[in-house]
Amino acid sequence: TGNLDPDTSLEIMKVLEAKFVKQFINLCFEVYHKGWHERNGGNLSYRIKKEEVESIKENFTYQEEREIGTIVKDLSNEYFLVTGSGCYLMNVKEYPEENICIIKVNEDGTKYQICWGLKNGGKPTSELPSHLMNLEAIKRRSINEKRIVYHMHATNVIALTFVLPLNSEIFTRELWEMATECPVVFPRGIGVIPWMVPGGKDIAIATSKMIEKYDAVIWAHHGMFVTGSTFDETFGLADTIEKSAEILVKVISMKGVFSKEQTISRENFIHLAKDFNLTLNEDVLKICK
Ligand code: 2HA
Ligand code: ZN
Repeated sequence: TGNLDPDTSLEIMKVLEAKFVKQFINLCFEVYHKGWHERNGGNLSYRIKKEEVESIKENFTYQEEREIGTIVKDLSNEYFLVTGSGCYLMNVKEYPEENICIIKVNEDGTKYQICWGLKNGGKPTSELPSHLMNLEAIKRRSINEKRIVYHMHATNVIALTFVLPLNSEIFTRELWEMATECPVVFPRGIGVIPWMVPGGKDIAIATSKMIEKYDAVIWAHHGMFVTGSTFDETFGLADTIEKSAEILVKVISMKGVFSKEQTISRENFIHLAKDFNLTLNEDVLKICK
């Protein structure tokens, strides 16, 4: 593929030729077709290995430093491939350089620089604090060298968060019961956190604490975060959990359970509107719980 760097005899290649980049792009394409990524929903990140950085860094041009919005000291000076904020996963395969980017975290873990991608401008995923804090938590735990964090809006998982108690043990038990392979695929279980405003440090802290203990973390009324050491394994985990959630939804439907245990409250909507600078329909807000 690429040329040899005369100083290091390392193979130099274009970013899009690197295997991890191809696999990252493929995952975006596959999961879009699962129906988990309406509009710009969901995001993906990968903590790039040192030798992988070496093989492509000739292509990097460093932009200005920007705030991450949290501190990830243990990821100091590391590089990440991430999806772009507002980007549709559907478009990543056709236009990767416009929809994904490589970033470098600074020395003290508070800022990042874009060094490749997002060539029409833009920023890394709005969930960057959660991605980086999860990757940091996994790195600290150093189990299986997990380097991938994936967030999706898995339909049936979300549906269950309106009906089941938001309790990690109960969720795990219910999903384990739905398919024999489930306890094998996610033995550590699934953590569940109640509804929170997305995109910030608080939800990142809550999620990264859970990801140390569980294989996946569900965000009530929003979606799920999973981690993995390969792109296949990461996708497979999300797919397995969502499939068991689909079975559970069918089982509950047949049993006639209709009432919601919890939902996003009016107070939550008002909080969201404030943080995201939205004007929400007052008539709708009025009839919220
Ligand atoms: O739009 O999924 O959680 C990206 C998201 C935010
Ligand atoms: Zn989301």
